Amino acid sequence: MYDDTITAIATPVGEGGIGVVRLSGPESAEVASRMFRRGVRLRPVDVETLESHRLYYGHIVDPSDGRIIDEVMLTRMAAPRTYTREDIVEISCHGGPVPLREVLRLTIESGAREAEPGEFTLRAFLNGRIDLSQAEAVMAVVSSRTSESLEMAVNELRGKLTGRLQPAREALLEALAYLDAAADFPEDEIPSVDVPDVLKRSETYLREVLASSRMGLLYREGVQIAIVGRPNVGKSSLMNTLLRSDRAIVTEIAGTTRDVITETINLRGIPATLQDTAGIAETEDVVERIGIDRSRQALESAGVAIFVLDGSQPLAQEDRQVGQLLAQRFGSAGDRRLVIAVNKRDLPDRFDHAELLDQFDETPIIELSTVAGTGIDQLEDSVYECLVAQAGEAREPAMVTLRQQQALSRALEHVHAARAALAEGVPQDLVAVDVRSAMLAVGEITGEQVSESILTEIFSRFCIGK
Ligand SMILES: Nc1nc2c(ncn2[C@@H]2O[C@H](COP(=O)(O)OP(=O)(O)OP(=O)(O)O)[C@@H](O)[C@H]2O)c(=O)[nH]1
Ligand SMILES: [Mg+2]
Repeated sequence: MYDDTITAIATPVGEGGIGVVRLSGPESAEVASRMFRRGVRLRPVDVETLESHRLYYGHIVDPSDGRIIDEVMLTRMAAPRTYTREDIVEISCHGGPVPLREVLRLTIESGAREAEPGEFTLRAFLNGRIDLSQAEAVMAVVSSRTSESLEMAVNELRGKLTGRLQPAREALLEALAYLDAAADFPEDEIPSVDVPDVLKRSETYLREVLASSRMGLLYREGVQIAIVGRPNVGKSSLMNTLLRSDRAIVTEIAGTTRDVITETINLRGIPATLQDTAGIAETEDVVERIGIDRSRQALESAGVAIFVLDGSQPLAQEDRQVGQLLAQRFGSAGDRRLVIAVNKRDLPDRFDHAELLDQFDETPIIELSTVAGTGIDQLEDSVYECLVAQAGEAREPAMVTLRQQQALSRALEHVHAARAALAEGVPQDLVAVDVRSAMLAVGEITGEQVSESILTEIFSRFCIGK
């Protein structure tokens, strides 16, 4: 993510019905707050507190002298559900060039920087919201211009991945140099290298990068999280707490939720789609039963499930039933797709679920209370850790293309084959063939296929405000 906030007129120059000035970056709301006023009294507003993705009517004033510039509609869009995945503010003005330029000037004077051509889309791309082919599709609609800052951003993007692959490249090169030399010279004339060990190292490095790219994918595509449990344990309350809004209906009546309710949150940077489901129980009620079927379906597509239990109640038959369902799907050893949440910890403890929890001895258990607001951070951490573990313990996500990911997998296959061949005593010059193929595959990732020139060309064709 970038730490500066960019601004531009996002609509064509000239007279039109409306024209839009768009801000993107962490200070979008702050910049807009300096000039946006509401009501007849032109009250100042903290734009940060306005509801996301809603239109607000008001005026833009010049903060230096209070002069009204235009009557506008303002929308704040909170990250990550925005064009750039950053915080965005859009100000829709009357569509003449004068008000638009005035508003643009005020945003710059209030701390935003004028955007380079294509910079909004470049950010959307670099923040992982769109891939290159989508960016190219957007590009097709707009016209051409170049920029240097774009090239710098692209350099950074490529340089990072190249840097990460460097240790693997060096190890492969070391192995290859030895294998080639050993084919030409007697063994005692060249410095000895522990080839199996060097290859093993390169494999480890490559695996790390592959894991990072899976993480990257997670940031790009997001994940579905199903909240499941028997009726009345507090699933909808948990949903609302995680959303920080009263989205789902909560009552003390068992069977309140009858359909799957879906909303997306930003979970430590990962777009996570939460699914509040109907409590699973035996029931005669037709609607409730359909809801329960949908709960099961939600589980099918979930990347992570949160199993909610009620810590203020003894274990119920229905808890066991849900437990069985989850054990079938997520119960295998090392499966990191389940988190158990013991809710209502603000009430007296009547938790006696040992028998149930025995089935899930590797599953993290988080104690929380949606009423007191305790344990929520821990739950989010725990879910996040599950996702990281699924991706393969990557420390930092890497934004790689599918093509790059495939090249990475191929490199790994070749290293693997080389190691197996060595272990079987295959002649070294044949082993060298696989090592060389691995080198080539790594070269494809860092190499010229996705060269700066291609990226620069793509984004430089956008016009300002795109
Ligand atoms: N004391 C206390 N009560 C809670 C807590 N969480 C939820 N409740 C209460 O438990 C009741 C049920 O909460 P819901 O969130 O509707 O439960 P649910 O699991 O969605 O229930 P169904 O939709 O019927 O399956 C409500 O009366 C909530 O106010 C908590 O942490 N502490
Ligand atoms: Mg509910």
